[in-house]
Amino acid sequence: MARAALQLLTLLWAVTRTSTQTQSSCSVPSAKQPWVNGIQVIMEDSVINSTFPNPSILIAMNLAGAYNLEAQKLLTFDLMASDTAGLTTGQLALTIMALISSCRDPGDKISTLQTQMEDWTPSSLDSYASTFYGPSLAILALCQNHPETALPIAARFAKVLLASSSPFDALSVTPERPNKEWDCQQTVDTILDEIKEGKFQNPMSIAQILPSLKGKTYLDVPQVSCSPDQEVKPTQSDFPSPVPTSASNITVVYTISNQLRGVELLFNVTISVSVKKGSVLLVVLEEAQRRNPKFKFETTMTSWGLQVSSINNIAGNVNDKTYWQFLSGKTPLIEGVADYIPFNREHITANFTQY
Ligand code: B12
Ligand SMILES: *[C@@H]1O[C@H](CO)[C@@H](O)[C@H](O)[C@H]1NC(C)=O
Ligand SMILES: *[C@@H]1O[C@H](CO)[C@@H](O)[C@H](O)[C@H]1NC(C)=O
Ligand SMILES: *[C@@H]1O[C@H](CO)[C@@H](O)[C@H](O)[C@H]1NC(C)=O
Ligand SMILES: *[C@@H]1O[C@H](CO)[C@@H](O)[C@H](O)[C@H]1NC(C)=O
Repeated sequence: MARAALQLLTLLWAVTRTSTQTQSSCSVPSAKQPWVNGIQVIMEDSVINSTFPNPSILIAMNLAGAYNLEAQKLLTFDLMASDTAGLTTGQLALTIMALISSCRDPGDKISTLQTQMEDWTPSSLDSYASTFYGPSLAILALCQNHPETALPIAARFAKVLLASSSPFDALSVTPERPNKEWDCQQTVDTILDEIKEGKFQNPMSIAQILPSLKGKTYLDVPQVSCSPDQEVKPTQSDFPSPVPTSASNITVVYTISNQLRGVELLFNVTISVSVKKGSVLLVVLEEAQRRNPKFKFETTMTSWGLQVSSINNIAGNVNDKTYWQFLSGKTPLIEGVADYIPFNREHITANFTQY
């Protein structure tokens, strides 16, 4: 999953950059700013009805300058009150950065995280790059709060990264050396085009892209100034109205396949289901489950929305590094089941595999 490695490296790259560095060499043209405001509003409005207090959203909101002060207060309050016991290292780190970005004292959450990182060891040396994603967020949070105590922890983490056989070098942004110079403005223009096409609807994807569009990174978290409350109304551009979905149905071929577990549980079953055109993949899964109990599935709520945790009673597991991967033909999907919209006659496979 080169893409995952890329995500991690982008994060590490952000850590190694200094915030005093000159502003990024590219920016959003002012005429296109309303599009950026538009996705910020979608992200902020998602807070009110959400059952999942998402720290990444609060960080993005505070870095960008929040519009919806009610959402900002609610999320800050929920995260202050949240119990750290069930959180992973990465989630705890994000919660700390979110509280700092709201000018709140994270209290003993920092020492809890520090202890976790002092005890941290990678599950194996040839670890898949993304298993470093959470711990690298922890290093970032600790460095922002107590640089002196964080230093030995960060040094040990860096040594593990360098010793690991993962095909990446901690100071590069991409796993492979690019053959030409990175064009920042071209990247921004592509993102703006995708925003106009309505591709940024998932609040978490907005939370990850928004800071950079406002010229900010997570390194700016300690510098956020919490000015007195004054609601600012954003200027927005309307999204192109969604293509009117005719009442017609499409057919999606759906295969579930497990070639990993004990013999009696191996299966490769295919079903063809009919769903309304424009439905997300989740509707295909529900329809398949309704028609055949073998397609029974379970989901878990995460910061990105619903993740498929189990199919036909086979569940992904962090220790075994197993998960249900979704593919279109042979290509892995780049969105989750609650966002991806299948096309007519598409062949979707859920394949139980390892990362
Ligand atoms: C690690 C990782 C995974 C691991 C998570 C397991 C683990 N224990 O580490 C595995 C390999 C299982 C995974 C699976 C998938 N992932 Co993934 N994943 C990541 C990654 C690199 C880091 C997440 C993380 O650790 N965050 C930090 C912690 C602190 O936050 P967290 O909220 O607790 O993290 C959890 C969620 O992110 C969740 N999760 C991970 N991926 C996905 C994807 C979806 C759709 C959902 C709902 C949840 C989810 O697992 C994390 C650990 O529990 C992100 C990159 C990124 N930019 O966020 C991509 C990312 C979130 N994944 C992505 C995708 C597309 C998927 C898959 C749909 C891929 C596929 N073709 O099957 C599947 C999910 C399928 C399903 N069963 O529903 C995309 C989502 C893009 C989008 N716009 O929706 C991202 C952004 C990568 C990318 N740029 O393409 N992923
Ligand atoms: C939140 O949910 C209520 C009730 O279901 C609904 O009326 C409202 O429009 C929702 N708000 C947003 C921002 O989605
Ligand atoms: C599973 O079934 C699908 C659809 O019939 C087929 O394309 C695929 O090759 C099969 N995979 C395995 C591992 O048997
Ligand atoms: C169209 O799809 C819906 C599910 O979205 C399903 O309930 C219905 O039976 C389908 N109609 C036909 C004619 O297949
Ligand atoms: C499905 O997963 C198995 C086990 O990891 C793997 O061998 C196979 O190549 C995967 N199939 C696809 C289509 O990715």
